[in-house]
Parts: sequence; C-alpha cells; structure tokens
Amino acid sequence: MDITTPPIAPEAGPALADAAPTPHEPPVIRREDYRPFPWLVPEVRLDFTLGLTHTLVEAQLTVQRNARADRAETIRLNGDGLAPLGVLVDGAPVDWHMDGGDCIVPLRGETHLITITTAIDPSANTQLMGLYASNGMLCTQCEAEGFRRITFFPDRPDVLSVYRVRMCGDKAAFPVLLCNGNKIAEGDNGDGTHWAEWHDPWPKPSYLFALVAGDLVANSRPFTTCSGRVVTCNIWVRKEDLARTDHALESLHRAMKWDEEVFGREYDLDLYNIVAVSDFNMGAMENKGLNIFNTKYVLADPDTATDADFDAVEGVIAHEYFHNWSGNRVTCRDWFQLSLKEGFTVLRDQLFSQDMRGEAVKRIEDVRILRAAQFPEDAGPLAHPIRPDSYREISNFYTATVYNKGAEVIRMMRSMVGEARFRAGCDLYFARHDGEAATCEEFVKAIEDGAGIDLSRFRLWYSQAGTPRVAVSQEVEGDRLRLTLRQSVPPTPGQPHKQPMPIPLRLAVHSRRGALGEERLIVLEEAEQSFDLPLAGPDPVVSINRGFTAPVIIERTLAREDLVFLAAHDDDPFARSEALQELAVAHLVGVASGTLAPDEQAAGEAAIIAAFASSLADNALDDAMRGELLLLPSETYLFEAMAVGERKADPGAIHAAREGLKAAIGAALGGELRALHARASAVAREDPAGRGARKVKTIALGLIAAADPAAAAALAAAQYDAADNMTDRQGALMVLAGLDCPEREGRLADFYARYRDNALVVDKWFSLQALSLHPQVIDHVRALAEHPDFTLRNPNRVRALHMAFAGNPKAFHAPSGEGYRIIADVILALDPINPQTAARFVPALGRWQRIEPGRAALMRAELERIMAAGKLSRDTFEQVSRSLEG
Ligand code: B3K
Ligand code: ZN
Repeated sequence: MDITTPPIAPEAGPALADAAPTPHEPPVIRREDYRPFPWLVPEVRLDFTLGLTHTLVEAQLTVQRNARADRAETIRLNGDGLAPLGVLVDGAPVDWHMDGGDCIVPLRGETHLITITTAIDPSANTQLMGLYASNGMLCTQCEAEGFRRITFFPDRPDVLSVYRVRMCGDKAAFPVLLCNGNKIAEGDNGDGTHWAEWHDPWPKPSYLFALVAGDLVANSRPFTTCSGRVVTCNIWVRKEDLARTDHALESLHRAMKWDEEVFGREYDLDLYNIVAVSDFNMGAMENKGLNIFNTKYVLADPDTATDADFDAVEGVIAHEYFHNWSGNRVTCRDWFQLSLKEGFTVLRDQLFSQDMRGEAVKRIEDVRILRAAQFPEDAGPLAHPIRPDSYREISNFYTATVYNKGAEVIRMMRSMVGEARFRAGCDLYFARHDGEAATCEEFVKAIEDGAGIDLSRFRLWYSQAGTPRVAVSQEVEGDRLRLTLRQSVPPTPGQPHKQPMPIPLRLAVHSRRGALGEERLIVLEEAEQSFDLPLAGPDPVVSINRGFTAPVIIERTLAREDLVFLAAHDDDPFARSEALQELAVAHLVGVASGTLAPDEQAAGEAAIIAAFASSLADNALDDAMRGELLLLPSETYLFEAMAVGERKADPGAIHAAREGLKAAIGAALGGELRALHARASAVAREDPAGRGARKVKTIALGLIAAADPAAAAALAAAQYDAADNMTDRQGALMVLAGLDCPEREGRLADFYARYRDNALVVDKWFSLQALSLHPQVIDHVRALAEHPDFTLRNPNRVRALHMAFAGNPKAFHAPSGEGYRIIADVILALDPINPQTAARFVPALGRWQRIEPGRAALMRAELERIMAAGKLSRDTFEQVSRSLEG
C-alpha cells in the first residue's frame, strides 16, 4: 500500500529556524565526534528474574581498558528511565553518580567486574523498546538504543561482548524461555518457577541482545548447511497460529541456501529461532540466533494472507537472515553507518527475491517503492545522505534513504564491476572485518580492493543527499548518435552545493523501424559528458537507465511515438514498463498543470490507451508483467514530477487527472478488461498461473470501476463471494470500499464477521477503508478510530488505520485540511505512548514547501500546532522541527 508523503511551499508561513530553542530541545549527535569507547566489555552475564510487571536484572560486566582509546577514569553506562538498585565494582560499593539517564562509575585499574542491578516494569513499557509485555509474553527490542532501558551498559554498536544469560520465571506463564545463541542448561526450581541458561559464543553489540519468555509453540525443521552442520530452525508462535507458519519456515530454508550459493555465507550456530509478536514497532529484528518478528511477516495462509503478504514474509525472513553476516558478524561502528548493514542487506534481499520470483517484476516493484517513498524524502526537508552527518534521535534515520537508496548505491557498484567481481569485493569485506564494527568507508574500500575498481568519486553517493537529475539530449552525426548527458544534484538541507557523481547507466540505441540496439554500460562522471554510440538503424530511440541502473531522474522529452515504440518493443522489460510510465507521467502532469492544449491532451490519452490495449492483447506477456504494465504511476510520484522548479504540486488536480485517465482507459477498453477479468477468474488458485491471474483481476476491476461503477460493483461482489483466497477477497473488497454502491456495506460487514478474531486481517479491514476512494472516507476514518478494535497501543493497528489514511492522497489532502488535522491529532495522542511510531507520521505533513500554497499553509499550521503542544519526545521534536525549517 502506497504511503504518501506530500511536498511543500516556502511562502506559506514564517520559518521556525530563528525561533528560540525550546527548553526540551534534545542535543545533536555528530558523526565527526565519534571516538572509540575507552573500555572494552569482553564478557557480560545477565540474570533475569522475570515478571510481567516486575523484572529484576542483575548485570555483570567484565571491563578492560581499550588500548586504542583515550584513557578515562570513569565508565559511562547508558541508561534510559532506570535507577540503579546497586552498583559494585569488584564486589565493593563505589561512588557512582547519574548524568541524565546515564550512570557514571569511577574505574581506576586496568580490568574490573561491574555488578549492577535494576528493576523494570515490562507491562508499563508502551514504547515497545527494551523489555516489554505483549499478549502475556515478554520480549525485547534493543536496536537502536533499547538495551539501556533494560540495564546500564555502554549501549553503542562498537562495544562487542560475549553474553551468558540466565533467566528464571513462572513455569505456567512462561513455559518457553529463549535468548541468543545456544541453551546450555535448564532446570526446575520446584516452586512453580523454572530457569534456563543461554550462551552466545559470537561477540555482539547490545542492540543484538534478545530475550523471549512466553507460552509458545514451534514449527521446527532442520537445515543442513553446505559444510554438513545441522541447524535446528524454529518458528515460535501462539498455539492458534501454528498452522500459518510453514511459509515462513520454508522461506528461511530458501534464504539459508541462497546465501550459501550466491554470497558464500554459511550459518554459524546450531539453532535459529524466530518468534512472532503482535505488538512490534517495525517489521522484524535480526537479533543473533533469535529474530523477533512482527506477526505480519511470519503468519501466512491463502485464506488470510494475500500473494503480496506471502512475498513480504519471504522477503523479510530473508532480510533478517542475511543480517547474520551483513550486520551481525560485521556490524556498524556507530549509527551513522546504518546503511552499511541496512542498504547492503536490502540489496541482498532484493537479489534473493529476484531469484525466487523473477527479476523483471521484482525490479519494477522495488523501483516503484523507491520512487514513492525515497524520492519524496530526498526532495523534502528530511533529506539526508545515506550516511547521515548528524541526528537527534537515531530511530528517525531508519528511512527509505538509508535502506532503499542505500541498496541502490551498492547495486550501482555491482553493476559497474559485474557479479563476479562484486562477489570478490564482498568476500574481501567479510574476511577483513569479520567480528568487527565497521564503517561504510571500509565497505567501499573492500569493494574497491576486491573488485579492482577506483571508487574515489563514487564515495560522494554516501555524503550527498538529493536525487540527481540527468538531462538527455541527442544528435545524429552520420552513422553515430551523439548522446549528451548533463547531471545536477539539487540542493538539500545543509548541502546547498553538490559535486557531480559517477552515474552508471545501461542503455541501448534502438531504431524505431524495428532494429534493437546492443546494450552497453556507460558511466557519466562529469557534470556534462557526451558519448558516441552506433546506430541500429534510422529513427534512433534511446532506451536509457535500463533495469534502473542508477537512482536518478532522467529528464528528456521523447516523442510520443518513441515512447509507444519502447513500451511495445523494448527488449528490457524494465525499460518497457518505464516507457509507459514516462508516457503517463508526461500526460498526467500536463493535464494537472493545465498546460496541454485540448488536441495534445486527446492525443496523449489515445497513446496511453493504445499502449494499454497492446499490453492487454500481447500473448507473449505473463500476467504478472501485464499487471505491472497496467498500473499508472502513483500520485506521490506524480507530485514529485509536478513540483519541479517554481511549480508546486496540486494534489487535487493530480488526483482528478489520474482518475480521469483511469476512467478513459476503463471506458475505451471495457470489453477487453472484462474479458481479462473473466479469463483470470477461471484460473484455479493452485494453478502456477494463478498468482498473475489474481493480480490482473483486481487491476482490471479498478479500471472498470473508474468508468462504470455499477458494473464494477457487480463484478467485485461476485469476485468477493466466489473468493477462495485472500488476494481475491481483499482485492474485490478494496474496489467495493471505494464505491458508493449497495454491494459495499454487506461485504464489509461479512469480512469483519469472518475474520474478527484474526488481528492481521482486521488490520486489512481498517486499511482498506482508510485507503478507499469513497467520498466519505474522512468520516469513515473518524468512526473507525472509535471502533472497539482500534487502539493506539498496537502499532500495526495505528498503521492500518492512520498510516493508510495518510497514504490516501485524495482524503489526506482534502482541501479543508481535515486530513492533515486527523494525522496531527494522532501524532499528539501517540507521542506520549509510542514516540517512535508517532514520529513516523510527521513526514506526511512535512513536505509542505512543494505543495500549492493553500494546502501548504494548512499543513504547516498543523506542524506548528504540534510544536506548540509542549513537551514532545526526541523523535517527534526532531522530525517536526526539521520539517518546519525545510
Ligand atoms: N534492524 C531492524 C530495524 C530496527 C529499527 C529500530 N528502530 C530491522 C531490519 O532492518 O532488519
Ligand atoms: Zn535490516
């Protein structure tokens, strides 16, 4: 589901940059201030006496001086909301003191044993960071800085320790006791409590610590590694969820095998545990040997999960597994290096999914996500390089830039050197830095040395924010084509001037008469550079950035017939879908900004309809790819394309233009779309072609609905009633939810009644109403926020209702400003409960500078209202203040 984050306008209100700092202004942490920690902590022993409302933690830290750091006479142990019950050094009390949340302990010698005791109430932990209670079980989330909410510790990723953990708790409440590594002992205390002791032989930073205690059952199946070791793999869930865990377990095995074959990485413990919890701030967490997952990315069966949900489970399971090497064996020196593990691991999971599901469609999907989530971020007030220079709250930097653009940057290196040399670079990286906390610079150096390439200028991709724009012009000279490329990287907050960066572009020069040119890779190094290329025939058409080799915006005005040619004939499937997108973007931005003459508008619409018609008729296409070719660019992406230079985005005009085009396509191709729907409906669920059929079925319904709502309502109701899987059922209900039709209410009520006991499906019920095209969606969202199943305490539920709503461009950007007010109210209500999740809503309001002045003023006013509300969390304060500064 597309989460929209709209753009902004500078004249819309006074800037807050000069305002006096609020008394609660949190400090700025800077990358340049990094210093090694003065102490090493080679060993940690933790002893937990577990209870839902009262847990006692005794920590023993073996510390020794770090010869590579400045000498210190104290040790700073980070804490957040903790009070030490006792602090001993080598068994004796010492004169410790607090500095903010941290505990400062004097240490004079070379090595010491620090013993420190804390008590916590997991049931009161609504932030879901540290140790918290969820559905009667106890679990942890420590990345980035949650461990300091459990015990006092140097809670930074460059302090690596071997952990030994003992946990004791009530046998009935917590029959299963899990931690990182291997279980080395367990026993019964004979008083209704039991205990287990775990040892993780691999040194790790505190953010990878995990503990789970609860009433869980496992789906278990061994995996034999390439060297013949047998690894027990368990997926732990509540008993009632066990039947929906096979896909997760199979995905894990596939990921383990793929990482051996493609990256030469073998798993390194005898046990791999995954636990699913329903209260979780994000998707999943890669704790060593004990991944903790949001249930959304574990549980799947055809009745309750869509095909897209199945893919997401496979992708996230793989992502967390791949972190075992890219993140755990080699971790980050500091949090500015986050993309070292996240960008690399996203690339690895994308390559895995490409291999599992087909390269072309997966690449198109990944680029769509990048454009919908990362391009707007890079063009707004929260833009930052993939390796940021400063932050106030690191949780705010788990962004599409660090993750998805980070993956694109590494993918570019891979494209430039080829698969084999990239693999050599990765091997060198893992060999050089195994067991260390490394930097992005060290990663680039390893690729440089291992792959044999000079990446000096390429490093700019790590330090410069903003999406580069590449302007293309061409000239024919005899039998050659002279292609001239000009790059510019737009200014971003704190970075007014940029340098040109190496931009690898796969391209081919086709002839519109039919001959396809050979593909080659060029690297644009300079601000402006020309390339002489052979012609394949007359009327050359350049197919550029094939496969999306670089995360850039290509600026060119290609004749409509050239785009139609590429959309129908390009031999690169990505380029083919891209030509259609280009055709649609140019047309829709033209219509929305009122710059097209009526005959141009008619010609543009006719060309798009013709391209859609040929995608519908092309028997060489499979339905999965056909589906991609039948999707128009998202409204978020169209905002970006409209807000160029002085021109602002007009969400209302974009929505109207896009819906108008959908209606024109639906009207012109109604017969073909109905035939497609009928053909796809006849494909059985188990048929290998079933997936693609389900995808095009709902896309066809959406286009028919835009032109003929009554016909679409009847078809959707029939699809809903006949559905034997969630993809069809949800797809049909999504279309019905957007229509003011008699079929709507009954199906929505049926869906809720059918699945009311399944939280993940109830989330879908909230989302599809919040995302709908229905004219009363704002009233629906207000009513749903009062529904007995709605709670601000469960992040999945808040995201299902309010994040979906913020991603519904028509409703969120209602000219009255009501959409903005709903989201601002949620931020204010959620901030004291769960600041991390609250802050995630701010970017939706934050892009006011690139939006038309009326809405921009309303968005800005909501941000100011949040700011004025007083004591905000670090998370929300940082996002709101940056959004106001622009
Ligand atoms: N590393 C975690 C994300 C942690 C987010 C903390 N706010 C999941 C992942 O990216 O694999
Ligand atoms: Zn990750």
